[in-house]
Amino acid sequence: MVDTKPVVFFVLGGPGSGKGTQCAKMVDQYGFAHLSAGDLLREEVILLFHFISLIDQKQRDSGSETAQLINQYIVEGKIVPVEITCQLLKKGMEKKGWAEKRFLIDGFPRNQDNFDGWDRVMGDLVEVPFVLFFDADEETMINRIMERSKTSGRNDDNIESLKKRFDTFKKETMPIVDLFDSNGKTQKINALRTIDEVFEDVKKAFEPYL
Ligand code: UP5
Ligand code: MG
Repeated sequence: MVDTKPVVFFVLGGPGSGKGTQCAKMVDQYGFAHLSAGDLLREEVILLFHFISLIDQKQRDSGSETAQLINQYIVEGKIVPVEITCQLLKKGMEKKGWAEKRFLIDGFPRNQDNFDGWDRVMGDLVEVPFVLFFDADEETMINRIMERSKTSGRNDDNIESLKKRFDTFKKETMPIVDLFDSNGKTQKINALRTIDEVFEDVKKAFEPYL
């Protein structure tokens, strides 16, 4: 039987390591489908706040509670409960169509809870050949994010939230990168060079799938 499972590549790296930038290039040049878990969570907050005025009191309370909860997690650099994130990712994948066989899931799984939650819901439905990991030092990433903060409008692009994001990344996300690595499933990319130089290595990592 032909295996029709979609292929999912997780894309991990610290804040500002270039996950979104490189995924966008893969979409433009090779037609991969890109889902950023962070973007989906930010959109969900906007959507929930927007629709709150249109729905009844009970739904309104629960919607506003969820939006506030996601917002709080993001500002504190903490990881949103997997039930919320995984559901958004699954919906996002379905919206793009399962026929779209190559997904880049950016910024997820960020901890063991994410990993286990994904495995429960999606484990049997998709193949995950490897994790792409963008390796950069903290100083470079801080400079990039602080520059971006001038225009991003993101409520976590400030030095207080950024410190917390780094802390969470080191404590909770690096063990996941190491876990994939111990199974020979982490492709590490030096993310300190120019965007185009980094992209050359990204293309090499995906060569069998282009
Ligand atoms: N830039 C990029 N590459 C460059 C290069 N090679 N040289 C020079 N400049 C470069 O890039 C950041 C900036 O750097 C841009 O201005 C870019 O031009 C420049 P970008 O590609 O945006 O980096 P990225 O790694 O995507 O950084 P991002 O800030 O998005 O990473 P985070 O992991 O911090 O953010 P994310 O959106 O994934 O998550 C935000 C929060 O959501 C988390 O902290 C968490 O609270 C929550 N979250 C969850 O709870 N669960 C999830 O599963 C996902 C998110
Ligand atoms: Mg990003």
